[in-house]
Amino acid sequence: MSEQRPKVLATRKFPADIEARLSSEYRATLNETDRIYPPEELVAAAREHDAVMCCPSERFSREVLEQVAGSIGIIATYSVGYEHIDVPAARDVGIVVTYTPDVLTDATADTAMLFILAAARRGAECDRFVRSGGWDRWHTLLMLGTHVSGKRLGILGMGRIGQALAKRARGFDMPVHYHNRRRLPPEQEQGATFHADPADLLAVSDFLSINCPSSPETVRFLNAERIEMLPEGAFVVNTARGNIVDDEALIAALRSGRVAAAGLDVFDNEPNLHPGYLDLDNVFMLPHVGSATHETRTAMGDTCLANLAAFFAGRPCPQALT
Ligand code: 8YV
Repeated sequence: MSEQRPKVLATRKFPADIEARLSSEYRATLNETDRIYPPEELVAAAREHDAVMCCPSERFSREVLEQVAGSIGIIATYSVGYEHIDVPAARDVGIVVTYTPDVLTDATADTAMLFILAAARRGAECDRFVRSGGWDRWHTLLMLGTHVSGKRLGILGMGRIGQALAKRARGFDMPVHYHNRRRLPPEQEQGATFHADPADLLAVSDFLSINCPSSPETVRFLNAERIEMLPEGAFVVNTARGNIVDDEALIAALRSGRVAAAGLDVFDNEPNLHPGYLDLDNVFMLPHVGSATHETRTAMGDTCLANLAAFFAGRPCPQALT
């Protein structure tokens, strides 16, 4: 009887309770060491299974999808971002793709707010200063930062996370502006000002928060030319994807003070980020942990499991992209 259970390949290590459920509900192949599958091994392993639960570390291009199509019926990605999967190609070859929206919204918006505050109040620099032993006396001009209240927050990408950040920012009395592919209805806009042209958003962004997905339209969006459109001494926050920022341009602007400070959770080619960031005091950096809370990681696993269960029961998957 147990041999009837579908075979699921878990490409990365997941929370213990999620792995326990995978093993009890399926014939699961877990990844004890969390080794990243080289592309050709990923294809070979996927072909031995009925389903894959993966992360953005695994790329499912059209070529890969065509090779695994006869075997796997579903890819459940443990992420809200899905730029690592060619979704139209998956649709063409009949593979269902599911993702984990909603459950990461609060944790990621909290991280964006943390960055706004940390960048404004020189969080990383102050921490290093205290640890260095260089703090010999308190004085009235010590590590002065910038008030966030009353400063305009520009949100690039007003999806779930952008809207959750706007809610937080309103609590800090920051007027919210945004650019999105389409204008939101008033009940979602909640008084935020829409800019159809991203250049108009940049011009009013004392703080710019990047919350859009990575796509051919957004890759290297924040380049030298667009940085020049920001107010002098603006702050930049990125919790979306590293490749939306042109690193050389942002590093130059942080060096010159054209951009006062930045908060970055994601990096192009992470974890091998541009070394130019490392010696800058005005960057507060995190190792892509925007959604890394116990609660969210478990909820992401629950979402993947619910989608796998629906798929194998012949029901529509609740978070299907295809
Ligand atoms: C996740 C993310 O931590 O969900 C996403 O798209 O970028 C992150 O918040 C990570 O990708 C989990 O697989």
